[in-house]
Amino acid sequence: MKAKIFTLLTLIVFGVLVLAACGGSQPAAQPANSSASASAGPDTDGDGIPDSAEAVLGTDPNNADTDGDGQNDLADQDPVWADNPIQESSTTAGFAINGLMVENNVDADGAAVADHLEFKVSNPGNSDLSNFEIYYTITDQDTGAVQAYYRTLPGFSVKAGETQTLHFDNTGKPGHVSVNPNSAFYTDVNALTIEVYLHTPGMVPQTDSVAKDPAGAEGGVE
Ligand SMILES: [Ca+2]
Ligand SMILES: [Ca+2]
Ligand SMILES: [Ca+2]
Repeated sequence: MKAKIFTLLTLIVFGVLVLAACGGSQPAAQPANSSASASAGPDTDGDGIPDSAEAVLGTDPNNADTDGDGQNDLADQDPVWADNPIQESSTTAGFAINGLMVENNVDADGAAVADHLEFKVSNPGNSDLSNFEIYYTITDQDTGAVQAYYRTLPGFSVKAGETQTLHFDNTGKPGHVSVNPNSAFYTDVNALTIEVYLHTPGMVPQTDSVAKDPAGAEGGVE
C-alpha cells in the first residue's frame, strides 16, 4: 500500500513538473526566472510539491510535513499516515477531555458553523498545563482506510482549575489549530470515525472518539 502511494505521488509530481517544463520551454514570452515549479503553480509550503498536486495527493499545501512524522511530504512514502510517537509511563490522570464533536458545531451565539473537530480539556489540578501533543486518526467506516496525524500544540495551555476548548479547523481564528484541508475529514463523504489521543508530559494520555455522518450530514439539532 505504501509503495503504491509513493509511486502515485512520484508519478503525479513528475507529471506536474513535466507539464510545467513543457510550458516553460515556450520561448521568449516566458520570464527569465520561470522555472518548472513556478510554472506548475505555487508551492506554498516549499516541500517540492505544487499546491495543485497536493490537492490530488490529499496532502496539506500549507504544511511541508502533513502527517507530522518528521518526513517531508515529497519524501514521505505515506504522507497522511504517522505512527503514534507518544510515549508515557506516568499513571497520573491529570486532565480530562470531553465534548468531542465534529458536527453540530456552533459559535458563541449558538449559530451553526461549518463542521470541524473540537473538544474541551479540563484541568482539575493545582498546576497549569501546557506542552500538549495530539495524535488523531480518521477512519473511513466503509473502506477501513485510515489517516493518522501527529502534532504538538505549543500555543495551547489550560490553567489550574480551568477548562479550555480546542478547535481544529482552517478558520485562522486565534487558538484554532490548522488541519489538512485535503484530508479525509473534508474530502471523504463516507461515514468516518475520528479518534483523538491527547497528552501532556507526566500524565496519562486521554482518548476519545466520535462519528461523522456520511456526506457531512448533521446528526442533531443545529
Ligand atoms: Ca507544497
Ligand atoms: Ca505539503
Ligand atoms: Ca510526513
